[in-house]
Amino acid sequence: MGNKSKFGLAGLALSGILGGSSGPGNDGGNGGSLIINYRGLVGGDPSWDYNLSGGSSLDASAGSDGSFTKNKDLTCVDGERDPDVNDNGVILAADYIQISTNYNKETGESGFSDAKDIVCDGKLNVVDISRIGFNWFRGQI
Ligand SMILES: [Ca+2]
Ligand SMILES: [Ca+2]
Repeated sequence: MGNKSKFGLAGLALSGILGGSSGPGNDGGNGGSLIINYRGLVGGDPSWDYNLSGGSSLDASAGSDGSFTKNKDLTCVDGERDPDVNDNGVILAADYIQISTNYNKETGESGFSDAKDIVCDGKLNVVDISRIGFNWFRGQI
């Protein structure tokens, strides 16, 4: 297993609100864009507090709300992927079930996906499930 780092986002608080307008006839500013590109476990969305709302205006239009995007990188590193199969920030039974209900599926078959193939060999089997076991409760706060 290679060197794995974790960027802890539990309790993350970000604000992307652009300023409101207090002058007459001026629109509020637009909210920002938050894009998180990640490879491993980043913590569950419910623990995050972010506000990308558009700014208000005294007597004109409020700004547009911003956007939030999560992009999980499923590239194999040292032959493995992160075991958070369902991408909810914790390693629990739901991750195990994703593999067990598709046990012995191989690349190209219905039910197979790269996210489930933790040990990247094109098969869903006990080796992938063992990785969930080794990481059980990881990400739990
Ligand atoms: Ca999970
Ligand atoms: Ca596998």
